[in-house]
Amino acid sequence: MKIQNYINGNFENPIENNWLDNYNPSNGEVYGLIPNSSKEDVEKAYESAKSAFLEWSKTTLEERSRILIKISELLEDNLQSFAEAESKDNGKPVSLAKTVDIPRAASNFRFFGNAITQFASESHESVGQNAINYTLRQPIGVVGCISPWNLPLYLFTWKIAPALAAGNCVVAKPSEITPMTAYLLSEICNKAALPKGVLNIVHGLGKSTGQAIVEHPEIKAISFTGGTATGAHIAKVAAPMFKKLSLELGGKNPNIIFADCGYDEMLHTTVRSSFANQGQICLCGSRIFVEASMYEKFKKDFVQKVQALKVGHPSDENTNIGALVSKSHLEKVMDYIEIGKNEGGKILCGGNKVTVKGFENGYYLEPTVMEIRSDECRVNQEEIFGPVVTIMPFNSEDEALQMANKVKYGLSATLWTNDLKRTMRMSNQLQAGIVWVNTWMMRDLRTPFGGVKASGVGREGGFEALRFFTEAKNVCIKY
Ligand code: TXE
Repeated sequence: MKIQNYINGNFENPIENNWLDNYNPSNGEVYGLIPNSSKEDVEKAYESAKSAFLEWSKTTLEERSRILIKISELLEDNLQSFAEAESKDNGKPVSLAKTVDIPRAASNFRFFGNAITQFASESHESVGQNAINYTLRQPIGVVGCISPWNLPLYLFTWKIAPALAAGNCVVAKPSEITPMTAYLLSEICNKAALPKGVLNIVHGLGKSTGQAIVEHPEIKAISFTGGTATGAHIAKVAAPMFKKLSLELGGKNPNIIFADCGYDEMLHTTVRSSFANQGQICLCGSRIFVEASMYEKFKKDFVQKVQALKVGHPSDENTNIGALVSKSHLEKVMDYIEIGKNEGGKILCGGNKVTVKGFENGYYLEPTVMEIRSDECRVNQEEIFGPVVTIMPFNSEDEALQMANKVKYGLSATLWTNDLKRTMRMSNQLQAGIVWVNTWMMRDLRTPFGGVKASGVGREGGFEALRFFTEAKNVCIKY
């Protein structure tokens, strides 16, 4: 299976004819090739986007909306094949791709297809000065979207849909580790009659293809989701060109559990917030802090539930935990388990690779719970991004807050309590872009999404995304 670039509505081989292997994490085998695109491929994609811009930026909002909603419907019609492709590329259970990833990708197009028709400009009357101001929201031009491997189509479309809705043309690069659904999406874009050149997808490595997008002087905005180190690098490259940047980076999110919470729901959701998608979600609550009075009970019940999770082949309907995305990522996560042990961590369950019968070379790992008494050790400070959580007791609200905030990241935080005043106090003080109380990863697409500190810059979601993908121009008329 050969994936091709999508440029000006056509499927093309990379100009230099260089290719990369594409692995299936569930069995460790190469099952396809993807373009290892060069700067010239990115240039070609840019030229195609530039040519399409004049017309696309002038299409009516209703027309843009109609096409985006058509893409959404076609994604829904192809749910099963997209879910299977996502799972084969990423290792996640097909059931998860079918209920989360692909429906959400469809929602992204539907949501922004609708949102653009409601995205109103502002006006301000300068009373006493005989003047009126109005603010135009103009598309930027050609924008770059770069996405990661953990939620491939979900995050790819989270960027592309608002960028297109706002009237931009796009040069996009999915992760080289999980390119398949972006490729399938390009076929759907043609079926939905998205005009040629409006969306261009170039596949390839971050350090070459991705870098060429960021370095391109005429690509004026970059929306990026990925690792914090990559985000910092992109910011450095983009700064001299004054590019607009939206960076959604890593997380090391606290899950703070008070004894007055709704216990059963907390327990059920905490298993999910720890291990959904093999723990490879930037929002996973990887540091679990539990009020000391119920720590031992929680520990026993949580470990019991985690041990009941089934690690297995992604297409098995009973599988809770599929394969990790790559061999090198599996090794990285295993290294962290060793680091944690050396730092005094005690493995309460998991910690080992799993061999799945018939798929012995797949990248499987047991869900791992580590008890550790220091919030400052590396496993409590660095993003592991796998099925590994730490648990620790706390004695007071202040102590919990201090530990929660004492990391370089600040993406999300989860709080379990039925005390309203505590909820308000802590939500105000948690250093995070998103706080969930008595739930996790409940997303209303109208709400802002993004992090503080090393978790990134800017917000996406709802009108925030449409603001990012437009330039505001104020016009002041004296009358
Ligand atoms: O991400 P990268 P990696 C975290 C997680 C993970 C770590 C590294 O901790 O272990 O990051 O993962 C492209 N110019 N997250 O190495 O490299 C790359 O091709 C332009 C958190 O896979 O950041 C891919 O498309 N682009 C995260 C995308 O950036 C570049 C999700 C992300 O890859 C580039 C994923 C460059 N110089 C990993 N270098 C989250 N926030 O959800 C790479 N890329």
